[in-house]
Amino acid sequence: MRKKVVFITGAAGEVGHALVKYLAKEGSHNIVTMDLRPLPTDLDGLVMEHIVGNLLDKVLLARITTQFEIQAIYHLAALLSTSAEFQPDIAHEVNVEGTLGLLRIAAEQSQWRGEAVKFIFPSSIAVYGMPEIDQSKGLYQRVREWEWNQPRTMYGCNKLYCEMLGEYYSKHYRQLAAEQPVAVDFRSVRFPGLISAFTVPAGGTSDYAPEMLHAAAKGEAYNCFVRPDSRIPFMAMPDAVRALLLLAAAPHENLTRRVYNVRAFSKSAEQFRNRVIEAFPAAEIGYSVNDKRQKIIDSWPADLDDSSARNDWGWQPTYNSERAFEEYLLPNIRQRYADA
Ligand code: AKB
Repeated sequence: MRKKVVFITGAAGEVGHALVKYLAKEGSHNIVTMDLRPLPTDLDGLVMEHIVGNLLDKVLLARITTQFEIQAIYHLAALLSTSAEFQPDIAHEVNVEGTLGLLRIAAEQSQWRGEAVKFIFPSSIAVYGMPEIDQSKGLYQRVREWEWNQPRTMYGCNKLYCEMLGEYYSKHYRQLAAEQPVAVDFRSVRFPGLISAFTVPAGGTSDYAPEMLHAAAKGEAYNCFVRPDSRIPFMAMPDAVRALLLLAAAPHENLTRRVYNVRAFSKSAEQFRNRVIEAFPAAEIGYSVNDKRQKIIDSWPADLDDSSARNDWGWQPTYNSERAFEEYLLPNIRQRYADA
C-alpha cells in the first residue's frame, strides 16, 4: 500500500523551511520533501522522508510516484529573479520543465486515485511588467491579476507560463479525449517580496529588504542595491505560509480564479531603511544602486490588488508593517543573532 503524503519541493528554501515547520506542527499529514540540498538541521525529525535530488531527474520522480500516493504538492522549488537572469536556460529548465514534470505526476496520480491532486504553486509579483514611462508605478498602484502581465525577467515569464500550464491541467487537460480525466486542482498565489526572521533569501530582487534587516541585526553595514524611492509590496513569512494553506483549504466552489494576488504592506526602500534604523539605531545602511536590478524592481507594481483572495477565501494578512516588525521580525531576529 502506498503511503498518503503531502509532497513539498524546494523544502530547504525560505518558504519551504517555514511551511514544513507549520505542517509538521499541525501533524495531520505525512510530509515528503525534496531539494537539491539536505534539509536544515532544525527540521530534523519533522518529515517522513527527505529526498536530496533534482526535480528534473525523471527516474527519481518515477520512484517517488511509485512509492507514495500524493494528495497535495506544494511546488516551491525555483530559481528566483536575479539568479535566473544569470542562467536563463537553467532557470527555464528548473522553473518550467520542473513544474511541467510535476503537473504530469499530479495528473497521473489524480487518475489513479480518482480524486484531484491539489497542486499549490507560489507565483510572484514578477509576472507583472509595468510600462516604461515615468511615474508608471505611481499611476497604476494596486494592480489586478489580469493587468500588466508582461514580465521583463526570465523568472517572471516562467511563473506566468506555469500559471497558464496549471490552468490548462485543471480545466482543459486532454479535452479531446473520449472520457474526461480527473483534473488536477491547481491553485496559485502571486507573492510580493517575502521577509523571514529566520532565513535570508538568495537570488531574488526583492532581497534588499530582508538583507538590510538581517545585516542591521548582525551589526553589519549594508548598501541597498535599489533607489530609496523604490516601492513594492512585502509580506512576513508566516503570512506567506498562511496564504498557501488557506488557499489549499478553500472550498473549490468558492474559487473564482486559480491564481490570486496576495500582499500585506507596501513600503519604499527608504521607509524600510528608516524602520530598520529605528529598531537598530547603530545600523549603517547606505545605497549603492545597481541599475540593472533597479530596472527589475521598477517593472514590478508598487502594490497589488488582493480583493479576489479576500472575497473568495477570506485572505487577510495577520501582519501589517508595524505588527510584522514588532511582533514577528524584531523579537525573532534579535534572538536569532543573540544566540549565534
Ligand atoms: C524575487 O525577488 O525574485 C522573489 C519574488 C518577488 O518572487 N522574491
